[in-house]
Amino acid sequence: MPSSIIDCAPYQAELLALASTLPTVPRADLYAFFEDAKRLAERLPQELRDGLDDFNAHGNADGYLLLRGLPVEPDDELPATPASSPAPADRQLLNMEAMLCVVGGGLGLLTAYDQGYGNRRSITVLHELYPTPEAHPLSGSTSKTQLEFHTDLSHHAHQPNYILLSCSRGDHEGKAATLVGSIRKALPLLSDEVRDQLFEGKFTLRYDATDPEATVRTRPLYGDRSDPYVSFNRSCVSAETPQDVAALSALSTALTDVIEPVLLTRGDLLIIDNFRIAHGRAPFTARWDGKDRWLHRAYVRTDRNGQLSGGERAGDVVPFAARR
Ligand SMILES: O=C(O)CCC(=O)C(=O)O
Ligand SMILES: [Fe+2]
Repeated sequence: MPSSIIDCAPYQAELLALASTLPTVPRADLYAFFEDAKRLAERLPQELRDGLDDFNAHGNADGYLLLRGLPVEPDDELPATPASSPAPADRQLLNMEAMLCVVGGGLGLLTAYDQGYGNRRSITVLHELYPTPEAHPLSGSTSKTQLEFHTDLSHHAHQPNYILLSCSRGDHEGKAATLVGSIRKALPLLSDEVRDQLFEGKFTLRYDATDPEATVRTRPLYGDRSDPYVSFNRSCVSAETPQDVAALSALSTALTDVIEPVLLTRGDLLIIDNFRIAHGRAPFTARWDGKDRWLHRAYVRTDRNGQLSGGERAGDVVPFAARR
């Protein structure tokens, strides 16, 4: 098995026993819930603990870590896939929410964000991802159309380090792959000139489709020249000079060349390094039958690249601050 996948099936009973000690109604007191989840992270099976610590310290070439075989409920014990959000405040804890928060607590601080444009979902740590018929074309609620490569919250000064997606239900036909493009794999495909341009050129990210003034300067590559971070958004980043336009296009092509589909199925938890991969999602067909694809999502901050300044707590809502 590649180092980016950990088979958790052997630990199901142990993980269920851990989850059973968490508050059964997480939204009754989210701060308390996240504190408990963080404590439990210390008691994860050693292989998982080591895998998370290693990924946190060094990342990997794929830019993600996938935990498979987590103890999801039998499908007929799960509620129907939601058709609206937020989740009811009194909803009982689901196993894949428990896994999301324990693993998230093991990586850093579970965090809610004000995105700075009318948040399409309520501002909460625990997001629900499910298809909706009238989805905004750039949102994760789409199904018929591909969700194009992007970095989550790249316009935010405190962009989260990790995106965690845990899966209670996969899509019916097994088509809704999460698409990942790793900069560690794409970088060798870029010439030195293109790399310099991506570090130093002028690129603009428009983060609110309804407001032409809502823009930030964005750097497609930044950080360590030999192992850079990537920030990419195929639908919303533009450049003006021919050199910048060509460099952006070369990055887009390179990320596509290394694309890897990760098909999430029930019991999977995908940890995306939001600094090292751009991600999207393949189109799929929703049936609106209460059994459509259902993911739980949370963002995690760490001390990388100015996300923290001290005194933060898991469960905090980070106010909007535009990236500079
Ligand atoms: O559904 C997925 O696999 C990814 C969704 C996503 O990238 C998003 O909502 O930002
Ligand atoms: Fe995303």
